[in-house]
Amino acid sequence: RQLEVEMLTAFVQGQFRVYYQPLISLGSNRICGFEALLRWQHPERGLISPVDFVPVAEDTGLIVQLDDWVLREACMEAAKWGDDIRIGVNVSPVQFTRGNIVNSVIGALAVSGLKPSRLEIEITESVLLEGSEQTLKMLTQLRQIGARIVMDDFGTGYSSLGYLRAFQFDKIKIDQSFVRDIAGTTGNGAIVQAIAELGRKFGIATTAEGVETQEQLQLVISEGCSEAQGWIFSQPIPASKILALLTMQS
Ligand code: G
Ligand code: G
Ligand code: MN
Ligand code: NA
Repeated sequence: RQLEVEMLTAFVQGQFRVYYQPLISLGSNRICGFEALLRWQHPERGLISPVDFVPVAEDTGLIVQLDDWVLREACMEAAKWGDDIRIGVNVSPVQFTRGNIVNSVIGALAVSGLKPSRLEIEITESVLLEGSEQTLKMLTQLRQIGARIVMDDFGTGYSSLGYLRAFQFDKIKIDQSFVRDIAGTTGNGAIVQAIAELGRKFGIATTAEGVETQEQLQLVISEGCSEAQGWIFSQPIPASKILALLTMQS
């Protein structure tokens, strides 16, 4: 209740920020995109992670406004980058029930002038879990507009493989829980390899998330992932630091 009111005030007062984390193409070893990650710059408590406020925002419905705002910010930012660099935006399942994600995407692309194929909409399996015909229709419309649809946190849901059949995704992001212990004896290496292989068979790109060490990086490369993201390359950074990163590789 308290947090709910605080969040509304914070949104109106402009306390939310978009951070960006690079994605690296493992073929070229170059930055091929960024993921937009929401942060709350709280005047007393500092930078607050979305895990601490997104669930409340989803309950109250404020997430629709927050996600729409991130989408616009991120598209306008990405419009300043090179033509081969994509932007990934996380979209809450609530957008498919209480929001109008299709209109939001059309609006963000229109104001930013961003080429639709540079926008990657990241959804989690729960979107399809709660999903209806309506959800599939919206995803199809987003694709018709030209945006790419990405399955986030792949492998953590109830019926991951079934979802690959239900909808033609453009990319799968392999959940960081599989990457974290990829070198261990828990079978995570085999899981990452199987997902990468599945991606190749279906013609879907794969991103390994949460790559922190050189050992993990070498393994996700040898397992055949197409992209990687994680602290080994960069933490999420404010927009002001992006151009320097991109200039370094050009
Ligand atoms: O950046 P971080 O690891 O703290 O993000 C934690 C979680 O919050 C992740 O699951 C991420 O997908 C989610 N998240 C980050 N930014 C956004 C956003 O703009 N909208 C929504 N709905 N979720 C986000
Ligand atoms: O759920 P989603 O994949 O959208 O969220 C990505 C989350 O992972 C963000 O909160 C981001 O800050 C976090 N993250 C990104 N790279 C790393 C990493 O290398 N290690 C860890 N532990 N977290 C990471
Ligand atoms: Mn994500
Ligand atoms: Na993820």
